[in-house]
Amino acid sequence: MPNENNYRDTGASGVSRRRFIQGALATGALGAASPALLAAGARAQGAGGNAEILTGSHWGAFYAKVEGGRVTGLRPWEKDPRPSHMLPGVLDSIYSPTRIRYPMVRRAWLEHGPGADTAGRGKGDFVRVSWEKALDLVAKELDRVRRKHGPTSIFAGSYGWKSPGKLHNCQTLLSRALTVNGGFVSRSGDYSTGAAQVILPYVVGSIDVYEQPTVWPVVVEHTELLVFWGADPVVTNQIGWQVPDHGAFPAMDAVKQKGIKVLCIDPVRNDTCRFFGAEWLAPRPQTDVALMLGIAHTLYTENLHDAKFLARYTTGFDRFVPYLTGKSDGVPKDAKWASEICEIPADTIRDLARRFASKRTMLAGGWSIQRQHHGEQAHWMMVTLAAMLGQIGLPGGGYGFTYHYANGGSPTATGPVLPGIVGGAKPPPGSEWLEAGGTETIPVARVVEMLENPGKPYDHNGRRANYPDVRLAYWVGGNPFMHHQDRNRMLKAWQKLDTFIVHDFQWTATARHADIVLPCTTSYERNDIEGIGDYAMSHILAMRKVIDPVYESRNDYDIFASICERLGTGKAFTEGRDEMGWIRSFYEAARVQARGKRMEMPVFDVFWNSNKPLAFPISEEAKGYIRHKSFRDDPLLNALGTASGRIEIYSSNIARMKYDDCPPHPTWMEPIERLGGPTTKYPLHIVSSHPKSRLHSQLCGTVLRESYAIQGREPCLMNPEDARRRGIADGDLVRVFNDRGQMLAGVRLTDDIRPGAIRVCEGAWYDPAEGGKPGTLCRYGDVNNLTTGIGTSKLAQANCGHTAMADVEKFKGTPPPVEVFKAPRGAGG
Ligand code: PGD
Ligand code: PGD
Repeated sequence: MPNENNYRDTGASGVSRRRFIQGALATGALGAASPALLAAGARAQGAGGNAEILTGSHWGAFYAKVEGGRVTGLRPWEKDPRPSHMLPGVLDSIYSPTRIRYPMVRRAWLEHGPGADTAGRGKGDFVRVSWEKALDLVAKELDRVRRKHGPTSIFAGSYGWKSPGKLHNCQTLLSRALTVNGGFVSRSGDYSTGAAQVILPYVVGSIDVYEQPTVWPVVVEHTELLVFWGADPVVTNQIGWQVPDHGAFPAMDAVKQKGIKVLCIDPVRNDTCRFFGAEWLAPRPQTDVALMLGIAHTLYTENLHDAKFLARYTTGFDRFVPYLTGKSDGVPKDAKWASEICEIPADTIRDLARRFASKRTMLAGGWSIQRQHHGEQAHWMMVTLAAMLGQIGLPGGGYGFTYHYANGGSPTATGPVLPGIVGGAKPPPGSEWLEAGGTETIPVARVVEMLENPGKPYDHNGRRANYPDVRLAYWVGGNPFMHHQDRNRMLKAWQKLDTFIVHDFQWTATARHADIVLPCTTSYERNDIEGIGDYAMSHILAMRKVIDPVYESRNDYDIFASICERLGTGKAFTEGRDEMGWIRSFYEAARVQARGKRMEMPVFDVFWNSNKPLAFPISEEAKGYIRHKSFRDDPLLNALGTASGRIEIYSSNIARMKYDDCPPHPTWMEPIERLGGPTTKYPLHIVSSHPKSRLHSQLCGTVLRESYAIQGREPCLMNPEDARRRGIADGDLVRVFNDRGQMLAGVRLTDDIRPGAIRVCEGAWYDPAEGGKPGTLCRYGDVNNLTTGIGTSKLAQANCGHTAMADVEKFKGTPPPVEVFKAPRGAGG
């Protein structure tokens, strides 16, 4: 096969090693001087000259065309079934005006030292320094803070979506550098599934939210009713944590072609709903648990629930029923009760129960519904609903929590798992502190509370701990001045730091609030290796360097190696390996694993020079994978990882924690504010979905913005009914505000959003009218000026990015110009 790599699973396909070697020789894969391979190699060679080089990104694999040492175009990899429309933004990100060119230090910090004028952060007064000076400053400051205040005074939890690549994984590199130099405060969990990933182990015995659901081919064959519940897979499957395979797209085409009934439960008629021409139900945001309870009540009272399944595979249903029927609290959670909360008519709720029970129903749950106050309850209740339907473990039924993420549901290939750089490098001799466990961990979204309350106790998942007293924060590969909620509270808390160090290649708001900013390379300016398909694991991709580093940027790896060198730990950090040495070692480790599976991968140099990804076969078994089938087949032998080995509708472990905000069975709990809520002050709920033309804030500083910005600002979807009452027209500039903050946005009127809700996507760059001043107007439209920073509950302490009520008014006067897409003063751009 001329376009495939020469690779076979000798076990599954029956192709013998001998035949593999013959095939490989025929195409040159084992090093024979095949003209075809040499030609490909030659085209790939010329970083710095002219070439077309295959590499990869969060948006997919692509060929980068290089002319005169500059990238001039990107062409999707020919095997990508649905290339992302964002590739022009990827190209622009390399050369955009927001590119960080040189090491920069905030003037007050440089002149007066750590802790100087911390309220001046965000004012953009930077001084350019040499790399030598910048690295000396960082090394000296890390050393000072650690010696004076100990390892728990350095926060390097550094959450964020960075770039793919097994070596240049900047967050792991940061952990590694700080581990070999004495420890640091880390974080647990993430912003995506923070609530669900903590509660689900109590419910189904694993985090579930990142695991393979029943695969798409089975869904296409067996599912009769596909319910996207707070999920928009057409938008969010464009990206992957690794390099995406985009396998969900042909699968969704097949669902559509077959005419499978699709239902979207979402305050927005999103792209997925429009793609399928699906039925749309638009509940009030944050009321999904009530809606699910209403459905469950009908199932129970009409005897449509699967009592046999519940008896054999679950525990605690008997303790949940009195709550459902109202026996325990006098409030039956019937369709009428639910309807008053979620505003879906009671008849529709009853009808949903009957339809779910009579069809092979797949509940495809997204994650927005758990990024809310009491978010733990949503996925617990969805599992409970699926358990009552009794279809878990059957083909095309049950629930799946990754159909919208990184192309979950794409059948998994049988290749090896590619290893990568690890955080905990070998400690240098004398580092006994490592054994003493010098490192602390906080729940990721509690970073602001941590800064506000050094030494104070907090609860988390059954444990009580004290917040460390942090003096220095180090961030790489993330943008907390976008991703964290309640920006103004955060701004004040950040002023408590003596020092804030950031590496990025873009002048994000985070970089603008740093004391020391170090310019790093993009993935396209360094060599790396990565898998294609988080779930499909279909290929190994050589991410070859396309061009030389732009301006003075350096690889995070080299930056950390230089810092460690200054601190006397250079060898512990690098283990004596350079970039290609590491990449080769990862590949070789995968090759050994592959041999264990009776597969032979080409030697590294052949793979690296081929300019082609290495493909792995997909077994028939993988194409028929059904989540929880083995548990259903034999619940004793294949018991779940819960305390009882079954699905837990009541959790004794959670009961023992006695948390007032996380009861031991799924429960409707009023969020602090919601549309139609009893104590809510502002009238409009803000949905902060993930953006179609960005990955969070990545690519916000590029040409793609021109395709969606309104009057140069982030768009705000609004129902015409809400707009009319406020005298707002399509295309108007508006101020969106609440007690937490205010921002500008451009209005797009549409019936695709329900009345009472507006939508401003997460990821817009924070652009304060007065840098450093809490409460100031954000000129571009960072929605986290308005969201709440509280935790979901004591259990998960996750973020509540989708909890925010606000109001909107037409902006009067002269709008302040947007400044955040230009480099700060003196930064050369
Ligand atoms: P990104 O924009 O991906 O956002 O927040 P996250 O911080 O992950 O930021 C990544 C940063 O890393 C970018 O600035 C990029 O330039 C930089 N970077 C990329 N590659 C490299 C590299 O190799 N080296 C270095 N040093 N830097 C690099 C996302 C977070 O936002 C997430 S995951 C979620 S799910 C949350 N979602 C919501 C939400 O739904 N609603 C609200 N209101 N808020 C949210 N915030 C969260
Ligand atoms: P969201 O966009 O937050 O996505 O996946 P996640 O499922 O969390 O929300 C999905 C849908 O939920 C939206 O259509 C929204 O209207 C709806 N929704 C919001 N609130 C409610 C509610 O209260 N009830 C109901 N029923 N629906 C609601 C995000 C995932 O996407 C994550 S975590 C990451 S890290 C990635 N981020 C991006 C990205 O930034 N950009 C793109 N293009 N793709 C991504 N994929 C991943």
